[in-house]
Amino acid sequence: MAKRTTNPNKTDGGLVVIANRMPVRRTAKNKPGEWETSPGGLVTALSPMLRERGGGWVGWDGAAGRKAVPPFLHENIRIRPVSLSAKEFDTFYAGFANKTLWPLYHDSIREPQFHRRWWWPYHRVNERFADAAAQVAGKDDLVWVHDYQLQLVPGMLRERRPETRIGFFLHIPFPPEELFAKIPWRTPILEAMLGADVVGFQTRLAAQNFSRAARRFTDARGSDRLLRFAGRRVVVDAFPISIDVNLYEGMARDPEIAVEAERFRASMNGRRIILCVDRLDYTKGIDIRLRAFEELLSRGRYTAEDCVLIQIAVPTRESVDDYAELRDDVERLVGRINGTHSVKQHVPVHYIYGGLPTRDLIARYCAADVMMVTPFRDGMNLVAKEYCMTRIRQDGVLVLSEFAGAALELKQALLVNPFDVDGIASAMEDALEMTHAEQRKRMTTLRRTVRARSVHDWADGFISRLRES
Ligand code: GDG
Repeated sequence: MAKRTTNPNKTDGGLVVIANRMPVRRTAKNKPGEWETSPGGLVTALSPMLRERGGGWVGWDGAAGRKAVPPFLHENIRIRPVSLSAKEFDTFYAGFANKTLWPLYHDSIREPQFHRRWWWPYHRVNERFADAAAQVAGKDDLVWVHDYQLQLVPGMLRERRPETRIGFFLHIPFPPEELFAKIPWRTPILEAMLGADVVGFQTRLAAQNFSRAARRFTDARGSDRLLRFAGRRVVVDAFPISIDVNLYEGMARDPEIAVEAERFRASMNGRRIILCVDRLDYTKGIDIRLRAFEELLSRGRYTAEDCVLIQIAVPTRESVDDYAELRDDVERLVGRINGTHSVKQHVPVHYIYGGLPTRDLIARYCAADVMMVTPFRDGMNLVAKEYCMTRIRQDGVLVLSEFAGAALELKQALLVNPFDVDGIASAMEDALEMTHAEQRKRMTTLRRTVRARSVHDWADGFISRLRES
């Protein structure tokens, strides 16, 4: 069991997570003080460890410009909320994190914007997270910082707590050196990330990109996997994230979910189901994928009587202009396809703007003949792994972008170039025509690959590297 200090605001010998979001959200009733565990991979992966060993979690309370929420205890996790003013939300979060870093790290798929008036709030908010981390973490705690919103925290915390073991994991890609070089603040960002003992990425390529940039723009020296910086060793490696495999497989075996999947299939009147599930983000390739479906219908071999494409588009970052524009583009495209290609009462694209309860999402995975996951660039992509784990009959076809981190593991998917409209249309055709035997062969291997490494192995793997460091 973990050691406990006498100070109730501190933990010791456990884990302290620093992430943009807290692991809890307000309940639907939204009464003050009523919190429930948020759905989501990171929380699922780390909660058991936090509950068992004790620990803390520093995260933004999710509301901008509201009164600060005081620290509280939730299922043995000490939650330390960080608040943001409305201005900080605009500059740190919507600005630097989501209009500078997010597009740049995703191959500059949209033009990143560089503004000093966003950089300083980013710096200031990171400092606030580092202060909170220094207050919460005990001497023997491990601190694990997550993602692009908080890249400066490792270095800032190192200044405050030189002896603490600090890990950092980036959930999104790390760009090639020549793209990263465009950031006017590239050196302070890299130096701050090097404040960690272990810097983790989804893929080897991202880890390599980071080490190269670090050697070029800071005093760090060493190999792609081990750098020396400021008299310390910094381990750099790939830790591909995964899902809770038992949870997804278990839900797919749940008789109520099976009934819902059947009901859903029946509502499609025997048409083959092509499913797409994404946050409505311009990195996810939703627009090109719809064009590919339009191309498939134009080729004439399949009509809206044979197949239907279901796009679940989860609203995200609606305050950022690029996202509002994307929504308009996607909705226009859906209108055009449905206007041109509807047959009798059959509409070819069913577009759902909004998230579904998890059990309904699983029922749709179970019902889908083909799953399309075609991001232009994606750190990993968990939807692809979730689809595989719900295919308990070993059938169904996954069409996957070669630019998603998941493609490095899921080699038996039909891999596509997400920029190639004709290529994606042909992959949809191949998927619809694939024999049952071929589906089974591929899906059996895909499921074996996903099952071999669950999200708990990912968390354990990272934490043991951090302990060894
Ligand atoms: C970032 C990186 C990396 C989606 N729609 C619904 C719903 N979801 C859930 C999925 C999945 C999650 O959201 C999306 O995860 P992804 O991995 O696909 O994508 P990002 O949100 O961009 O995540 C990514 C990830 O971090 C982890 O490191 O893989 O590359 O960009 O779990 O199931 N859940 C529910 N209803 C929906 O309608 N309940």
